[in-house]
Amino acid sequence: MIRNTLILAAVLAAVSAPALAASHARDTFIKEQDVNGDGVVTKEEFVITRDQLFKAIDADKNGVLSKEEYVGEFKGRLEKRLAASTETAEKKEEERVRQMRQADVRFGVLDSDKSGGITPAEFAYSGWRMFVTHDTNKDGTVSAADPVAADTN
Ligand SMILES: [Ca+2]
Ligand SMILES: [Ca+2]
Ligand SMILES: [Ca+2]
Repeated sequence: MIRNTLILAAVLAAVSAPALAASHARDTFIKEQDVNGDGVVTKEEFVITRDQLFKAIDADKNGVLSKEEYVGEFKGRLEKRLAASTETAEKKEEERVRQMRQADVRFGVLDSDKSGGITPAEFAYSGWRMFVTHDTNKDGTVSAADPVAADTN
């Protein structure tokens, strides 16, 4: 039974990986930002959760996210995910290297004025772009009613 489920999952992943990944990204977005649990993320909810996330990453509470804080918070979540994964140690190490490199690149993108730290304004701006990307029907909220764009991930 477990074996069959695994095979089915592998087949599904192979057949429709791009579409699944995209709708997964949207659904994760909704799950993480939907404060009142009605399945719809409003701009107000997004601002609240984005603010909470900023404060959670800002370990020394100086109002700016340093590279250590940003990458460190990401690494914490990544390690938890890897610990729960059933991949081989070799695959996990590959994934770790790849993900950490991406986190490094993301920090550089978020720190748009290259000051070495992410300000609340820079963080809010990147969040806003994410919101707009997911709000594909442009009604000002993100929900399951938003068709998943083929090129998002
Ligand atoms: Ca909501
Ligand atoms: Ca800080
Ligand atoms: Ca929408």
